[in-house]
Amino acid sequence: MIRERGDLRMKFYKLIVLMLMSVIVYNYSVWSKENRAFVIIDDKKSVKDILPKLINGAGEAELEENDVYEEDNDGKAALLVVGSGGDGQRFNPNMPDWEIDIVKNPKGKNEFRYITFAWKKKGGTGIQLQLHWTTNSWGHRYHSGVNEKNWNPSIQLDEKLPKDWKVYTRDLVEDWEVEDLDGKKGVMTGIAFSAWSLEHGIWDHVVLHQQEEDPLAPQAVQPTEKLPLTWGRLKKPDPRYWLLNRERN
Ligand SMILES: [Ca+2]
Ligand SMILES: [Ca+2]
Repeated sequence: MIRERGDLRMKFYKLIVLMLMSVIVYNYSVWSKENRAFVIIDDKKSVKDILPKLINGAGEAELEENDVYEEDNDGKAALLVVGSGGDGQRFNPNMPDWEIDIVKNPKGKNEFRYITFAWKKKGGTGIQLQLHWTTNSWGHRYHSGVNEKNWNPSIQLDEKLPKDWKVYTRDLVEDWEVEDLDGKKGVMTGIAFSAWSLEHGIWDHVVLHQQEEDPLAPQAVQPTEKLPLTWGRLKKPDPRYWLLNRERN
């Protein structure tokens, strides 16, 4: 009788331990689901960082400090591109240090799946954002309004011009069929901000992220590691470089 009660108690304790363990494991898997982000444009520092890197295009680019997407203590900053005729854009297919892997299950530091961006267009009939990958070059585009230059493929996000700020989150894996690519990843190396025609287009809140949630949204659940505006820190450190620098210091 006494032994039986002891066995029962043991079983009960085992059950409790098991339950506690499953709670810990479950929570760990939730916590560990990181949503790393790479901020391309948000605050003043990011705009100043990208301006000199957009070395191509007939459009002129500048820091916009009044008309920005949401004021959230980021110093009121956005990127404005004047649609001054010609191609009316600023771009660089090979941004310094960019080698961003677009994959279905991003885990590593330079792996992402989603892009969130906000834009606004004054004048003209259309606006476009283009992403340059090593596969298919600029063949990853989004536009609203009219596709003025007929640059395709391009996904139309809205028939109307974004006369007021509009924000979008896109799944790059779905949109550009990454699962069908040979290496099952896209390698993104550049970006183009195409305002096309007068007067101008403005971009803000441009960020790559791993999970679907927009990490820059004020209500974002996870305080993501808002990664650095420079790719240098994202790249794997080159041991040779490190050694060289250590020797110099
Ligand atoms: Ca912001
Ligand atoms: Ca901003």
